[in-house]
Amino acid sequence: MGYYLEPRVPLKLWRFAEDRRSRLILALDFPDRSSTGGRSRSILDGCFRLLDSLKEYIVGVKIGFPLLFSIGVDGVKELVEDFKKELYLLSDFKIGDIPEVARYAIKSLEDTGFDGATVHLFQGGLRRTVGDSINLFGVLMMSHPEAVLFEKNFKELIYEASEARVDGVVIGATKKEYIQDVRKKLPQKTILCPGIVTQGAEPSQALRYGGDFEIVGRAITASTDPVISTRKLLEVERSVLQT
Ligand code: BMP
Repeated sequence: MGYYLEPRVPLKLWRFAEDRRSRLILALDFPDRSSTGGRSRSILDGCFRLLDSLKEYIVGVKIGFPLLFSIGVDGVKELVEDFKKELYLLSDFKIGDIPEVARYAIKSLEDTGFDGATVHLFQGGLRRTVGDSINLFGVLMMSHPEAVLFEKNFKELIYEASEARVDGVVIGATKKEYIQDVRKKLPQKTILCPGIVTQGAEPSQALRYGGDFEIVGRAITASTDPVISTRKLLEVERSVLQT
């Protein structure tokens, strides 16, 4: 198995970004369950409908534990299979384990068809875990206020991100000064920023400070009109990208 040796640009993500003039990744944690009675098949059908209605505006979709436990592994595989050609598929399980187990998890996500995976940087040993083709994104600074250990260890985490061959990093959009700092220190890495609207960061704020992509969940999934909400976010992003 030819594990890759150097960080790479997540090309598929950037290609969609250019084609669609969008930097939006949907966090599909809590799709609308109100009309589904909580049945996993109905929730999955709702995900298909939502992604079909949004796929021309977003570049990717992020899937983590909330959706996995709503629709199961087979449901996730169906979504990945169906949208692989049209969306960047980012798994978000923030892997943190001994290298043998982390490597197994990353390989399994790659085999499922995911294009990217989030990993913790604290664990060490990431050089032994990278897969053949999947992009890795190291969690460098989390968006919630209690993420103080990330702040205390920020310099070390930046160093680990540069050494560990991750292709990108995750930095909360709510922590704009950290985005600015990392943009300078890790100019080659793709920066993903969650925390828009519901957690307090303004739309496009992360892009203005040097972030590359904005991850948005509930501001879209809990909206009464997800398409309109997505288009509004995109409009603001485009106005920033043009300047
Ligand atoms: P929302 O827009 O609904 O707040 O969702 C944000 C998404 O980004 C969630 O899926 C969450 O797990 C993820 N996320 C985050 O909010 N902050 C981080 O620091 C890292 C994350 O992955």
